[in-house]
Amino acid sequence: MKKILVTGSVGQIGSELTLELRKRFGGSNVVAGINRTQPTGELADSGPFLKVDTTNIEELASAVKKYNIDTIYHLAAVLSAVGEKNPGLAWNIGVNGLYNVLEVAREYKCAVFFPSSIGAFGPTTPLDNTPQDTIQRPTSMYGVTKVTGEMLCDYYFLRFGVDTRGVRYPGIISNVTLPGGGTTDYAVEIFYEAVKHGRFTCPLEKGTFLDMMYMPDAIDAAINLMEADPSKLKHRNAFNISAMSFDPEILAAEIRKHIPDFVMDYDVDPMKQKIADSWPNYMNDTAAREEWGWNPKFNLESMTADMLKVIREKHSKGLI
Ligand code: AKB
Repeated sequence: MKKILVTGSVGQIGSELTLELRKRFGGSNVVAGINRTQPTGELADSGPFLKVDTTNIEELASAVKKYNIDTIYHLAAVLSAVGEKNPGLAWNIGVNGLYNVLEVAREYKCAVFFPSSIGAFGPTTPLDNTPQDTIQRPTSMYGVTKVTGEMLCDYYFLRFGVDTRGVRYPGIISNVTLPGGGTTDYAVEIFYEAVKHGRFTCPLEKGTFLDMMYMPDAIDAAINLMEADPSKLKHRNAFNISAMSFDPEILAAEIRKHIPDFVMDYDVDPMKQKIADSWPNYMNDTAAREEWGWNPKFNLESMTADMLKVIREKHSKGLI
């Protein structure tokens, strides 16, 4: 049986990934690594958790040793907008934290999942149908840490045989834990504001196309890649994956099919806009489809319907 550690387990992806891994592999086999925020509810009750600050290699190594960990899903990260405001923090968590994870994985023979991002691309990348292997000269610190991370993961595989695997996540849309300071967060916030107030002020300009994905597909991607037959993987780090691409106007029009009076206006955040303009409009994810069967279940229509259903339920119960 696998013994898994999830770093950043209370974050947007980590909180849902940890629960899904516990369902598949057993609660006691999946350790939730936390840092400053304590887990609550099911995350706290369904399996072990302990403090794992990834910038502290001793703390990380002792968690891996204590629980006999063989697989690390390394989700602890700082998102793009926060990283741009605090580049030193982004580097420390994004690069030094990953370096520690890889060193511990090398010593204790663990497999590692590393989430890269559309942020690993930059303005000189072909932004339409972005190829799997192409120019990567990101202009945000977040992007710099993601390219570095992809290369470090490749290095640890080639040099030391560490079983590293990763994807380039697009914006992730979810309804359990809010994202914390990304450029694509608008595509989550819009649903909460639409249900609560019937209106939303968008920080990105109309016409800003970005890849997006609904959380259930993001979770499946991580687990399916880690469970994939290694002999089929030519890329490992990091696979382009996408499920949909839209701009704010298209998303608002889809929401209006359910909330006809929904109103959206714009107050563009220049920093977020600059980041978004340097990211792909839509990526080519053929390599992921061919090498490990990537096949998302949700598109814009089904994701929007499900998001609104869940958020309306939460709203009617007074939870948001
Ligand atoms: C962000 O906007 O920073 C993230 C990402 C696309 O990596 N959601």
